[in-house]
Amino acid sequence: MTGRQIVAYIGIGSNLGDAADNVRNALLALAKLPSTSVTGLSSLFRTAPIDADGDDYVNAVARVSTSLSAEELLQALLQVEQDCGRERSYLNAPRTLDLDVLLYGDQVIATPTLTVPHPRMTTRAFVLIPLIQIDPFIQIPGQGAAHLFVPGVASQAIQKIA
Ligand code: PH2
Ligand code: MG
Ligand code: MG
Repeated sequence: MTGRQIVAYIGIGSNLGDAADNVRNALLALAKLPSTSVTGLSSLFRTAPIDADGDDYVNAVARVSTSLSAEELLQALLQVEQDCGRERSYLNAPRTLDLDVLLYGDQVIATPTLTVPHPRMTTRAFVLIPLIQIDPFIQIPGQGAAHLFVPGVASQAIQKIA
């Protein structure tokens, strides 16, 4: 692999179709992205929908090392979502696959297409718990250690899938 490598974290979620299968297939797709390798993977978790309807979600987080730019990474993730049959009917509609850029190195990004760190990651157990499982002391740029936000999401249902 060439170019400057950035460590990025990708949130993975599905609550339509065979959700666990969709998440596993997404991992295979991440591993095939150009100039990118998967360097860490959380367990899969069953989680209650937050600000959303439909079935329970299966969520996970992957750590990647990539020389894609943040925008290139985002576009690649959107393509993987498309390949998994993602439809966007209404806000937070049930989806076969959602791939979100949670962190991109220590960068703070605010463009019309991409906000990093992910704006809601500190209020969602389905992001924080898998993220901390990969890297217990991970820092969120501008906000401190991710684990400090865990007490605030203690009421959200999340269960590791065996
Ligand atoms: N994603 C959302 C909204 N709500 N809830 C759970 N449990 N898991 C998700 O991945 C999720 C959600 C918007 O992307
Ligand atoms: Mg999302
Ligand atoms: Mg998304």
